[in-house]
Amino acid sequence: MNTKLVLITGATSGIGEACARKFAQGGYRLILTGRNEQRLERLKALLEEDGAEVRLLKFDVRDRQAAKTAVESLDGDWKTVDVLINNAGLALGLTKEYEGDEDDWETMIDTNIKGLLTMTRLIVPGMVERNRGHVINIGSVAGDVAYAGGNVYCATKAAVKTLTDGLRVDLVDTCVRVTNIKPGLVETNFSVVRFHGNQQQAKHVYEGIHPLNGDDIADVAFYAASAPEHVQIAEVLVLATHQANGYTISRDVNREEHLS
Ligand code: NDP
Ligand code: 8X3
Repeated sequence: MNTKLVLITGATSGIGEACARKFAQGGYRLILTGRNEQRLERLKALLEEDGAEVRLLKFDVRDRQAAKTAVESLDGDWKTVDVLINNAGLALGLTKEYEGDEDDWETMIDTNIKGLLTMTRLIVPGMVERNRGHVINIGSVAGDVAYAGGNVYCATKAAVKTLTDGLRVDLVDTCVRVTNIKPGLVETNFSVVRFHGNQQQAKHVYEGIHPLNGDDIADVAFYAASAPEHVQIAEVLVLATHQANGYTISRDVNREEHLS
């Protein structure tokens, strides 16, 4: 039995939750982090029913001190994280840059960039000490090229790409591996959050295209983590079949029935 340990941020929904299920099935012990205690507890109970060992840490990745306190509360072999999945993140709004909401900008930057850095700073030194480990950052196709209204969100995911590349450079003389997974359209709670709870607007995002789901991305993360030690999956762009990049999407409502 594989007793490796994975720490997943933003495990309460979407891609993070799917990663939790996938890594649990793969025999990992799990540290699941998030803000919503109820959702964390529910997921823990489900995974434990199937025999997984789970610890929960409740904190907001924007709160550096809370993150530090939470990570420092881990004891014994719960300290030795083998795989860190920096997944917690969000987009807020889809408006022109010069009309954007400054609070939304701050939330995206603090979560997607600074939150990821906080977790990297807390977990990676232990990996270096043990000379083993794997950091999997959830970037985005949005980080490759900006799309209309994406501006700040796209910039945060471009930062994730650069930070992932920089970390890989800084770790090149260690056995710690670093991966950037860049999904395209994944149907999760992402668009509901982006449109501040407007379900109708969120639904439009996935109309006429068979989008990815959280499990599709979890499969890629698990594949990267399972590759032989000498293989470093540096970057993976994962798109729906009818999406070519962040802004080229072929929508056809009749096509749906052929794809499901
Ligand atoms: P969801 O909204 O379904 O999940 C986002 C997760 O991040 C939730 O668990 C959420 O928790 C958590 N989170 C957000 N802000 C914070 C915070 N400040 N502190 C702790 N946790 C936080 O969306 P996805 O699963 O789709 O998104 C996961 C990642 O994937 C994000 O980084 C996103 O940018 C990226 N991504 C998503 C794509 C998509 O199309 N869906 C495509 C490409 C990348 P809470 O419920 O408490 O807010
Ligand atoms: C999420 C994918 O294309 O909606 O990063 O920005 S997209």
